[in-house]
Amino acid sequence: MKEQDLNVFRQLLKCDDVMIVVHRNPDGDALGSAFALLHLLKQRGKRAWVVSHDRIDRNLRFLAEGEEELLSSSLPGTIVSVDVATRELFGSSLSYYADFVDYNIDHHYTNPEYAKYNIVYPDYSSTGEVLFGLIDGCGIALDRYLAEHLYGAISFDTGCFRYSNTTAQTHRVAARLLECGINASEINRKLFDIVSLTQLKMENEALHAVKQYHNGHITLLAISQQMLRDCGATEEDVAGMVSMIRRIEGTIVGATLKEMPDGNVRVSLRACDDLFDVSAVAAIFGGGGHVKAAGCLMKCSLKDAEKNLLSAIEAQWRETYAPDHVFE
Ligand SMILES: [Mn+2]
Repeated sequence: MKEQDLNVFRQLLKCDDVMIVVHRNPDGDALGSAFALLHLLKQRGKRAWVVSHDRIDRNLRFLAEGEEELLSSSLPGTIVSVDVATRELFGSSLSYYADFVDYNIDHHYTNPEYAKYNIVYPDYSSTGEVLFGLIDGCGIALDRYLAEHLYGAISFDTGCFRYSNTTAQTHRVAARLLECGINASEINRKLFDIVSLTQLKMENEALHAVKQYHNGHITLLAISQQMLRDCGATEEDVAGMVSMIRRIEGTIVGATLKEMPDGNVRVSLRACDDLFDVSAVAAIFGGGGHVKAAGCLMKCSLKDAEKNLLSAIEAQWRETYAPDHVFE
């Protein structure tokens, strides 16, 4: 951690009326990090609150003090974004604030550093790991609440320490958090294991819709509103489906396309190879993310989205691999 960033963080902890913003469809990293920061500010007697454009997924609510919705209640004196790669990810209901961000704490390498103060560490697994670095670097003692939320954040973004963003440092940080006496297995069970029966039924339904291209190296799954209705499922029930896609043998690039109630299509992209950059594909459609995990919103029909996404992946494919490339 750069000394300059530690000073910026110390300065942040002195602010009052702090609104902490997470990205659209907040994930475990965003929520764990946001609530850890909230806790630090409250400990210091500051007024602070977390806001989210979208509802909080059931399995992540334990990182958000059980809340289902995080709405803005009053005017902020200071605005902090946490795990928010771009301004657009504030979501329409919070977009007004996106031009006035004071502190931006993140780990996405595509982050254009849109705030007055930017603490962005692209080599870190998660915003949770960045926040740990700041807390530890400032000599702030960890308590159980902080440890649970930071652990949840880091575990979520590393897929329970399985993804390639997991480094030796990530494990060292996790070890420090475990030493605080947290129940890591319970946190991981909530994050990764527990699913509703509807969710399992939806997965079963979705498997029939999986399409493979390019000798099975490109795997796409388009989920329509009709499919959700047929299973009695909601958006929430298909949240983890992209990780299911990447498990299919042969998949190098996996994507899920979810038709939203408003007709737009939300796309999640994953790469299972060190060379293919899915964030470049997401960027074509105004999205962003990481080399191996990215997303975008496509404003067209599900059918067109599938066609256009496949073309974009194929173009990126030709740019990435030589014709005789051999996959491990
Ligand atoms: Mn993250």
